[in-house]
Amino acid sequence: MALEVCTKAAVGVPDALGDCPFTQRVLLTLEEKKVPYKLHLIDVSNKPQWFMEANPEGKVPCVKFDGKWTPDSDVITQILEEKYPEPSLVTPPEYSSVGSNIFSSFVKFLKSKDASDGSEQALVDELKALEDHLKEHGPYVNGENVSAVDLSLAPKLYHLVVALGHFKEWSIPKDLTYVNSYVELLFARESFLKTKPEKKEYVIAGWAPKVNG
Ligand SMILES: N[C@@H](CCC(=O)N[C@@H](CS)C(=O)NCC(=O)O)C(=O)O
Repeated sequence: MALEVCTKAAVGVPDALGDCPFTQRVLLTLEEKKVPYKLHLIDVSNKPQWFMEANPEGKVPCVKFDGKWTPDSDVITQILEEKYPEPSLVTPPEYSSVGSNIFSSFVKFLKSKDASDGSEQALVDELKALEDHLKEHGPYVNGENVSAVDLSLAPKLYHLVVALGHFKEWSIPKDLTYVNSYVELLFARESFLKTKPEKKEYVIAGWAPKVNG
């Protein structure tokens, strides 16, 4: 039976898959494990009553396991690994925090209005740390096979590329060749192509109030 998954609908387009990176992480995990699923697109600016009753915190992603709605991508992906162990997506603990500061550094830089506040350099430093890791252990964080940490990073890197490209005309430095190849590899995976926001504009529309606000 297909697992039911609540996902974010695109901003202003309630019948299109939207731009939540945490939801895409869950969908990537389902695709990689070939678990059938059924989407409920949630307009987060006008959440349906049934969704709020099932999931009072009101956040997506949210997945129904054995009749109970469960939120939070960390919890959901852990349950998916336990319920559907093949193929294993377990990242060895020593690599599980690789790249974990990239998303917050990206958001800080994206929202920054002060070019001298160090937020760009802080992001570059995080990307350089990823570069060093991939150079030694790549092409994925754990070597030849994709694992959970890559599926968490992929949607966040997609937001980084799209939003910084649009709002700051910024791209990942060319000399970070391993990071650039990693991004290409992730974005070309079949699972990624099937689960990414239908249009780049949805990512831009999702960030616009936070950038302009
Ligand atoms: N820590 C959560 C974060 C989930 C999250 O922030 N989801 C956002 C969409 S990307 C959301 O539901 N926003 C709607 C709201 O907060 O009302 C996870 O990993 O699942």
